[in-house]
Amino acid sequence: MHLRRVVLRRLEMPLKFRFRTSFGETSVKRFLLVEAQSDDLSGWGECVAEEEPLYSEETNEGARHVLGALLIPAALSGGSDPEEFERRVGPIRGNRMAKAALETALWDLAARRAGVPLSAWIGGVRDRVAVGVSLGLQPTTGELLELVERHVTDGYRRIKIKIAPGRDVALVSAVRERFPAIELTVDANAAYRPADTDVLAALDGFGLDYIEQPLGHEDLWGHAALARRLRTPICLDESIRSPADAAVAAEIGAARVVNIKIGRVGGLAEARRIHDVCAGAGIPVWCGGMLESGVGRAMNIQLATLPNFTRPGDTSSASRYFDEDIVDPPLEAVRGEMPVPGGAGIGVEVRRDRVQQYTISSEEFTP
Ligand code: OSB
Ligand code: MG
Repeated sequence: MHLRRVVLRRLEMPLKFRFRTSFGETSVKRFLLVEAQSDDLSGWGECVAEEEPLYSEETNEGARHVLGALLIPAALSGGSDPEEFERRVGPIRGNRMAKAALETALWDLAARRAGVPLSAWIGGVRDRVAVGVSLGLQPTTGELLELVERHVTDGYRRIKIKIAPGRDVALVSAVRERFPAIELTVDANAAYRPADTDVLAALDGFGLDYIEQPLGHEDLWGHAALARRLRTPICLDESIRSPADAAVAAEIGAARVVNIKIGRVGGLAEARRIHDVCAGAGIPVWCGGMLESGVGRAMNIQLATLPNFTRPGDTSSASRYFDEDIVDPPLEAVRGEMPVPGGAGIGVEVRRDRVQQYTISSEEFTP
């Protein structure tokens, strides 16, 4: 199918809360939105890069450059087939979030043209996906406990709290004491070193489902060594960027659970391959989040219908993050389950009025 035009927009949407992790803080969601147009249809993709290269090496400005100078021209000259696009841009190293933004837009376009939801296209097996929440570092333990309470009451299936050196054992202990039976996990976003093993081992007593990405993103070997010292399973996020990473992590015992994010791994096809590698190794996966708008969120939900997504993901209700989202119908969980929207492609319609309202600037590309 011929691509007629690609529109690359920069959007800013105010978040309803300050999201604080071990690496930074954000209160405004700034992101690139890709619209890939064929004759009569548009496919949409969201770029999950952030302003600064703290979670990954990519940034919004860098992704904008790579999309505009390399990826969008490749799609405009080579056609709109997402698998062909992936092959064509294969020689371009890294820049996975930039690639995923356009690749997912092409998947959305292709599935809309075929009139099927992406879940059906990729082999999804469920019509709703279990979801939890990811709660940022709070100013006080009291505020964290209140937040946990609210989300447990809302029915979320798993509570994940962010930790950082100095804000770990006491925090987890307080949450566990107050909520003895909830499915609880922690995410360190790579903030610890192998020398911190004793602190991480002290988390073993709290019945956590897993500890997410305790060590540096390059340190698969360190995670394998740490895993031998802990009873609590390790889940990897930042460290898993490819099927090869997943295969090594499985082989050396660096992860017993994997968080899959489409942007972090370079696209929907790559996310599915990692899902398959993990399934083959007996490693359950779940779908992570990057505070996405409805476009990225809807795509995450489609991905999470694959069979090995057996742990609750981070794709919680859009209304937690934004006063108004850019898609219809709204993506809202019911008792900890997110219904898979039934429309074609990502399953939701993009509201152009809202997109326009949040757009800071836009660029158009034609063949
Ligand atoms: O580590 O999972 C992470 C957000 C930005 C960067 C990294 C992470 C996160 C989250 C938020 O945890 C998940 C969400 O609610 O979208
Ligand atoms: Mg994480």
